[in-house]
Amino acid sequence: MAVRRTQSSGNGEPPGDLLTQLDSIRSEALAAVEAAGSVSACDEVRIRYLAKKGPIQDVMKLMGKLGSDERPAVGERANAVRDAITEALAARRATLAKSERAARLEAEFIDITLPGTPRPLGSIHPITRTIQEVSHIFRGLGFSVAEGPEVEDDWHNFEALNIPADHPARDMHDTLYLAGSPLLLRTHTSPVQIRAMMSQPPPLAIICPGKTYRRDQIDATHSAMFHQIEGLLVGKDVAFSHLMGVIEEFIHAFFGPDIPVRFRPSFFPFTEPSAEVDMLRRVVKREGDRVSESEAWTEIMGCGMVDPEVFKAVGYDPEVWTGFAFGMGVERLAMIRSGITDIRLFFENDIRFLSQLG
Ligand code: 2U9
Repeated sequence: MAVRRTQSSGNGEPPGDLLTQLDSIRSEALAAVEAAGSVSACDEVRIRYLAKKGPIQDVMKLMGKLGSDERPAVGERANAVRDAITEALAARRATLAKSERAARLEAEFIDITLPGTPRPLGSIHPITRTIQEVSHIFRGLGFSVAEGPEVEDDWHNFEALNIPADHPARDMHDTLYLAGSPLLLRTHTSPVQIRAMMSQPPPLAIICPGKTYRRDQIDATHSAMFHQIEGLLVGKDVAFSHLMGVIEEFIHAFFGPDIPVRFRPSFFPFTEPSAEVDMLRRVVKREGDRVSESEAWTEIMGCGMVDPEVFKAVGYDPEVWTGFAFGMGVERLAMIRSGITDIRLFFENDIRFLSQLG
């Protein structure tokens, strides 16, 4: 609004004119406040009407030309107008700030309603889990867990285990040798026990879980890489009956408490006598609607008393120390317990398979 700068007469501008001007500044400013549609528009109105160079100040400047009796009325009116505008602005600004905040919250709304986007947890691989379970059982029987290298030399993998040079296991057709090197991929975890005995005196009780490698044709029951858990206990007066007790204890803990177990004579170069261990399993067959139940002896592991030749190789006196050893395939354990019929499922990493057994 332009302030009419009416030239004051010598004896002073009639205050009535200035009062009228202040009143129209008020009504114009209050209309502008009412019309302001945003917080920033309110700020513009404030600058326009209340700043130092605004219309109220312009009127005030003219006051000097008034008589001293006329000034207070104009000053009071100017203050009242300023207060009215300030008050109206504050109220309008608060209302607009509130609705602007509400609009921003609405625009920035994020739906955090549960369950949200599923982030599926992984699970422990069934082979790892089987190793953990078996290790737990043997720890409870006083065994500790030992590990060793997967790349081995002929001595630790064969020679020390009394496996003769002409044994078929040593053949290029059965063992994976490293190209241009005398080293090989261990065919069993037995070299870990050899290393354990070389590095500590008897007595000892260890189990050795880990990967093993064979040059096998891969099918439903054979994999070129599979896992074994072998065990070894050495002490004074250790007898075959101790071996039988430990193995029965393990089978009952892993497969179930009432399962019948039998020992069948067998042969391994590193144990004498040797045995194969079977357990009696319920077999449920479904043929269409017909369900038949039968029992079958299933081979679960091999075992025996450590051959004195093995003790000699590692420097244990076979006249003083006796011991037993056993070995089992981890995939086979897991397959028997969970009814899996193809070993390749463990290594295809199909999430539908893994998540069922995790
Ligand atoms: C030392 C002395 C003896 C470990 C043994 C077996 C019998 C056995 C097989 C089971 C299925 C291998 O995974 S499998 O193919 N193992 O039958 N293993 S006794 O005997 C040892 C080990 C280390 C020093």
